[in-house]
Amino acid sequence: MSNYFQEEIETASREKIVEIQNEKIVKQVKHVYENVAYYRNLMDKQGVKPEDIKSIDDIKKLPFLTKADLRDAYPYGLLGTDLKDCVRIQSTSGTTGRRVVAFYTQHDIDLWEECCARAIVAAGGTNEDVVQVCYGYGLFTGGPGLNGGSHKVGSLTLPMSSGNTERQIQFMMDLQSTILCCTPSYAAFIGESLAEKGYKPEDNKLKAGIFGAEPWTEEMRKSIEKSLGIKAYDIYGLTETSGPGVAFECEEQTGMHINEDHFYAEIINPDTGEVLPEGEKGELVFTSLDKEAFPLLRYRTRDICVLSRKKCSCGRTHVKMTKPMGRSDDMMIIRGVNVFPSQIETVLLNEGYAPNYQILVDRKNNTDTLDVNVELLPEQMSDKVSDIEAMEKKLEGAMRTMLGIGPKIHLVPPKSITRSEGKAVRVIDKRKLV
Ligand code: DLL
Repeated sequence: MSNYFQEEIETASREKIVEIQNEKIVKQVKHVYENVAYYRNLMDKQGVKPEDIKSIDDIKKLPFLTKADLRDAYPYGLLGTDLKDCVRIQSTSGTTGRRVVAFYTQHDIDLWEECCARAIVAAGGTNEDVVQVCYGYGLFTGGPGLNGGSHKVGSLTLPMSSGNTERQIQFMMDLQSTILCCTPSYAAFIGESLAEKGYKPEDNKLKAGIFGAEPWTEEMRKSIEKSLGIKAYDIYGLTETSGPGVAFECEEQTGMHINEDHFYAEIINPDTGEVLPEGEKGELVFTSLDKEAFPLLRYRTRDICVLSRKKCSCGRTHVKMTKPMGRSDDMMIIRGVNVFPSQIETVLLNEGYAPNYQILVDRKNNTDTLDVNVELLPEQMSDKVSDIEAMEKKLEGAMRTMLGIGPKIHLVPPKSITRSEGKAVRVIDKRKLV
């Protein structure tokens, strides 16, 4: 059985990949310059012409594009084709400001679905699998992307969308789903719900899960793998670049291969814009190499990660990115200390708690406050106030060691924190509301 969806390109030599990138970038820049007035202006301001881009190395000459540009250009300002050639839009969940609306030609959809198909095959998927897709369908890219990928692999696709956990479980059991696709927080909830119904991990037929769209830690991976009896694979992507499948994990589970024949990745210093060498941590920047309707050159994702070209045992040659370690705009600065939600999650899981928590940040008397509500597991419950207080103190100590500042921990009863069916809302920062 082949372990690849498109073996030739997924295992191509470095030289071959660079050759493809060199060829594609010249065309993509020309396409953007000729069709996207917004970006043409940015290039003109920087004094760069399409002729200056002769190979992928010349990409450094191009200006960056940011989320603010996407908002300015909303809705049609970055369109690279006639509207009559577009067949679909997708959009972000955008909680603040204008949503991002991405456009697709049929070529763009095919390319995107192939990327998702590569991810499914890397997780062991074949045409004999039953793929339960419980990412949201509709404007969100998760459902449509994995759905399309699953079709391309030829798997039986269950277009469940998110929510209605009772029905998810019924279909999972009755139709014997083998691959589960959803956010990691929803996967954890499904695992919890299965256990409550008395199912053991070996009672389901699942073998793998393809989880992404939000940050999750290695500890959370272990916990989901245990509760569902599966191997859990990470998948990454963003609406702007098409959706899930920009990068995906293979069996080695040590980072996600970026589909480099379609997306060129750079890591930059988020403060200076300087391109950093392989292995250094910084902001991920993507350039689409062959998109028609919504091509993006040097788009700043705000996701912080590290790239690695270390040889992978799976045989794929495409560069790997680490799990995003947070977003440059998700990082909380609390009393001057940088805190990422993922650090808090790591401590909780290491200390034996479930990944059900909420982080509350506020400012009282001109001082930042950090409170974390953490749900107890039923077996951790105690009638004795002193027991609970001792557990809170211990957790506060472990947090202080990890974060450098001590949050106030509040242990709350099981099931008291609202479960998420899509992306979990982990942080409530009231300071931003003032
Ligand atoms: O979340 C696309 C997606 C759907 C990816 C399903 C994976 C699975 P957006 O809603 O535009 O698109 O959000 C994109 O989500 O910039 C990251 O900050 C975050 N993100 C996506 N995947 C991961 C991941 C989809 N595997 C934003 N780990 C990105 C951590 C992720 N963060």
